[in-house]
Amino acid sequence: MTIELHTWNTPNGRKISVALEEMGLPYKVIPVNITKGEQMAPSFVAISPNNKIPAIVDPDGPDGKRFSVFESGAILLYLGEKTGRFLPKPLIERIPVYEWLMWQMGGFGPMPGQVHHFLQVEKAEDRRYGLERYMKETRRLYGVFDKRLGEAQFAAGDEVSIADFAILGWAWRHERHQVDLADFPNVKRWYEALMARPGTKRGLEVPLS
Ligand SMILES: N[C@@H](CCC(=O)N[C@@H](CS)C(=O)NCC(=O)O)C(=O)O
Repeated sequence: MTIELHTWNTPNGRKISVALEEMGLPYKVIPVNITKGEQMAPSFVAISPNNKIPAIVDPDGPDGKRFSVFESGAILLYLGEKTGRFLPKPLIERIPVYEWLMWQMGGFGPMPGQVHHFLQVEKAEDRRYGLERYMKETRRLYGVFDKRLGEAQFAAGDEVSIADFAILGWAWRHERHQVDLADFPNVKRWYEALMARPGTKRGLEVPLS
């Protein structure tokens, strides 16, 4: 049955379209125009109480019942559980997926997101401190991931996982937060490997707005 993807064309939104495409799940996009405040509509808040995209509604959820999920990390875990794909069962392989997914959710998203914000601030004196702080932290995070990818092919090991889809959503916007991937050769190699995957490509290209 077709999953509803309530979303918009943003890094957090793209994580889920990539995962759905990679998993081969049928879905339809329901755009939520966050530039027009549609994320505040009561019908959307009913499935996403923090009034942020993305959210999904699965008509065939647990026990065959309609089920909604908000927060991109929770959605990725749900889809991984549902399909048994990109989320290994053995704990020894699963924990690294949790680790790198949480790393993304807690840092490699909020930090470049602040860079995107401060880049838009008009007055140089208001922009300077925030931009310097969040750019530095964003580059530090790229360095952490680069080191990780020096020892593993993908975020959680030698197989692609939902953690890669989460991280890719933000790495996909590296130009916007002014990071040159040439400075992080392992991240560049990983990025190019993912971008060459047909499912990932479709997930990044499907219209979300
Ligand atoms: N932690 C949330 C963050 C979601 C998020 O920040 N969504 C943004 C777009 S990328 C949004 O909906 N912004 C609208 C708003 O803040 O009103 C997740 O990963 O799902």
